[in-house]
Amino acid sequence: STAVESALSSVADGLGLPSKYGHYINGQFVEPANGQYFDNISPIDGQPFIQAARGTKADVDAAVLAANTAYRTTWSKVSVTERSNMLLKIADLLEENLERLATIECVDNGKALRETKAADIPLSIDHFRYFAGVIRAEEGAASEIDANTLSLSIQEPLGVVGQIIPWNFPILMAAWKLAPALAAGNCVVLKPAEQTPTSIMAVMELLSTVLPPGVVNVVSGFGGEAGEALATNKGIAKLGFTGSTATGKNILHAAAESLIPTTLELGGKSPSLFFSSVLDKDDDFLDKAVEGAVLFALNQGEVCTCQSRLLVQEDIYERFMEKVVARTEAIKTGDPLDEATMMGAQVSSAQHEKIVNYINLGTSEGAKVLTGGAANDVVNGGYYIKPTILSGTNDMKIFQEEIFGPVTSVTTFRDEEEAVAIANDTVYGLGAGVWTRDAHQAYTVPRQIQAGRVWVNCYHAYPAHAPFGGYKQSGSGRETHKMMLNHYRQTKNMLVSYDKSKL
Ligand code: TXE
Repeated sequence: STAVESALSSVADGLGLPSKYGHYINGQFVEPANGQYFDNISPIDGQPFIQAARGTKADVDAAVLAANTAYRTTWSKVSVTERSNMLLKIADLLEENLERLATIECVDNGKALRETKAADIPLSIDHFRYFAGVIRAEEGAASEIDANTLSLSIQEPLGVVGQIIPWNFPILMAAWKLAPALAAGNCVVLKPAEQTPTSIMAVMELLSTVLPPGVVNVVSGFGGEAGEALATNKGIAKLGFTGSTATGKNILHAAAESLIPTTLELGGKSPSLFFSSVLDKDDDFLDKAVEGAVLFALNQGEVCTCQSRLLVQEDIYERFMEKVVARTEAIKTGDPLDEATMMGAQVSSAQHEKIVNYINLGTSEGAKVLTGGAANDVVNGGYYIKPTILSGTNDMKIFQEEIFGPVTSVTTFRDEEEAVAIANDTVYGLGAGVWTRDAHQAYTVPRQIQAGRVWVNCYHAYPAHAPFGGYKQSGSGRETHKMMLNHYRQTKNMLVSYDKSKL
């Protein structure tokens, strides 16, 4: 069929994208220093649809310089109220352009348009609004040390911060990083992932009408080139990173060299625990739990918190998994531009291959395929995989390593104690889910799980005003929530003496 191809070419025309984007530096799109561009492939059909600038150290240096100048000359003089109003204006612009941005995101990443319209862009908008509101309500602190001495604590921005983001939620991850950094008063140099360099540039076209030049700069390119140049640049005061645990470790080493703070949001192997009581009644709660289990395939499984391990109490295993498998098989996969599609294409051929290899590894380790499997469905050259459930034991590699695809591994547990032990038997600690009708269990089990976010009787919700981040090797620091502001500023303490007597 040529349905995907023809849909894509007409959509690309309608989007009015240029044939290539330069870097966005000092308020404009500029040619890369060495003149090199690379193809941005759409995972929908495996074809290039636009070119992106291939950034090097020279581009990053120019961006950091622009950010530094903007910080000194303009941004540090902008009042909190003005900053807040600009963030609100950005949110409005994203909202006015929701349909176009959602479509570009779909073509760039391969994810379903119905999700970019319902989740990626609306959540990004809300993020800017949330931080616009938070900074208006912020106050410093004053305390009297003694009758003649006053201590004033004021939060100051860090200056220029570097941010490196992944490809799974390109616009949303940019919003998660940019909104708090700008709200706290910093200037930014951001590097998007090489798999998805385009949608952020469409966002920058909008931001350029609101922000002074140099406040946000975007250098596109590869991790080992533009990414490393940013991570090791001496002009930045902080690094914010979202991506793999392996690259996170490199980032931390680079940051250690210049002793700058970092926040890291890394990989996961998140468990969801389903206790017997879930099946006590055939009601809405049971339906919700089955839906919850199937969310392992949300965003093609390319979510750091995807519940890639399902732990099911043994007495309900057969009956519960029968429902989960049936619901999984009802997921409509295929052309992500079709709004009936729930699951689109994996981001790249490399990611596609990695996932297929893991499914094969699972079966060679003795796991049983409950649905899906390695017989993937490549449509018109695009990178599609069937949602797959493998059953096995927690010592298998498919239970221990991040697959980052629509693949989950299921196993059983006897009781609470064993459930918690299996849940915590991982180097990761990002997300977890607990499903139960027992209120005591709903409180005590999450408290025993080593993860930064435990969803109880729900999954995959990301409100701006709840803190999100990892325990163990899933990262450090938090994203979202106002506590994020403190990751992007430092405390100035003024100790003022009113004592007239001599020392
Ligand atoms: O990640 P990387 P990749 C996991 C997931 C996936 C695997 C590999 O399991 O299959 O990682 O994906 C930039 N210095 N996650 O290779 O390398 C890179 O250009 C500076 C989980 O895409 O971490 C991109 O912008 N930067 C995850 C960003 O880092 C470097 C989301 C992420 O790429 C760099 C993505 C370097 N040396 C992948 N090397 C999550 N937690 O959500 C790379 N980069």
